[in-house]
Amino acid sequence: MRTFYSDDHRLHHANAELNNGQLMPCFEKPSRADMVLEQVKRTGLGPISEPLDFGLAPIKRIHSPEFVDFIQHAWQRWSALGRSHDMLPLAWPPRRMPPRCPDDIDGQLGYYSFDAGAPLTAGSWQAIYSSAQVALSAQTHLCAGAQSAFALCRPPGHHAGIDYMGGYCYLNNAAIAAQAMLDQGTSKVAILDVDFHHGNGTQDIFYQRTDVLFTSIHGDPRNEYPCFAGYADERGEGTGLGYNHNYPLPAGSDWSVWSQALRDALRQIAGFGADYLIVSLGVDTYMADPISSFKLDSPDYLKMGELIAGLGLPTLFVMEGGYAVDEIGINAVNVLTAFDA
Ligand code: Q9C
Ligand code: ZN
Repeated sequence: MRTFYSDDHRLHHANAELNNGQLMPCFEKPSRADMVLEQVKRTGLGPISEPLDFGLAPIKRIHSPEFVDFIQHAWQRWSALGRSHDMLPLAWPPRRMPPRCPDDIDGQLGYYSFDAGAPLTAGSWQAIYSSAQVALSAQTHLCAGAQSAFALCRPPGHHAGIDYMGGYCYLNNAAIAAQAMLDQGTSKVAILDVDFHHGNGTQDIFYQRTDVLFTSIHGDPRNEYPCFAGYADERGEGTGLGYNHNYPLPAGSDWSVWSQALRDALRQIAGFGADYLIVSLGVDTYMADPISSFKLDSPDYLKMGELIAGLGLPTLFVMEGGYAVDEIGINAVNVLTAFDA
């Protein structure tokens, strides 16, 4: 399997995030991608390619132009005010406050985000942009006839919606790749999100659509981030009803529980008749993950890859979360090697 990767991800390294009320060093850090890349090399998974540049057009097929423009120029506006610390929002419109876009940078930061979990820094845009190009490059490779491709994206994307960032995510790499497939003549794409956290951004983007089936296995939003999406009764809207499947699972879920949800999701995908599969590959389901509560072990990721391969679909793997840095490479690449086997 070919891997697509850009060193640009290193330009995105923020200082701190809030976890359990405590300001802590960011869990989403450059060493994550470095570890995955090292394991790709160590195992000889396949060749590694730099991304091509597809420009902003495929990004704006998913995200609003105002939002893309905001992230692209945010740091410039921030630093022009003499500010040098990471950009983080502080206010959001709750129920009954109309979401009007304010003029100043602080108000706009809140307007274009849903939490304080997506800091912007001087180099963030270049990393965010390249991460999307990595996804598009892997998508292009897949659509040219490969059976699999790995987009080693960083930052991740599945929490980002049409016009908001959050949860370490800015542009929704998997959604951008899915739309590119459709724009190039594919009629049906299935997305399987195996990250520990619900892929709220991807769900939101495709919620009313029938050309993209979204399935997600994740910690129950009653107890886990992103807290406000991921319930089993969220099944799509309008003509999109029935094209969204959530599998919220309790804390402590291990392979025996998790794999039952996977088997059901795979049945839904098989019944949908997709031309391509996109896997939002988060490995924060790992037992030693510092911010998650599932109990998958490293060999379970081999079984995951094997079960996914059983669909027989050309598959694009897009890197999402995973914060046990020492094992992130082993776990992610286990899925990929087993898929190819
Ligand atoms: N105490 C991704 O995996 N913080 N994003 C959760 C739990 C946000 C995760 C805090 C987690 C975002 C791509
Ligand atoms: Zn996650």
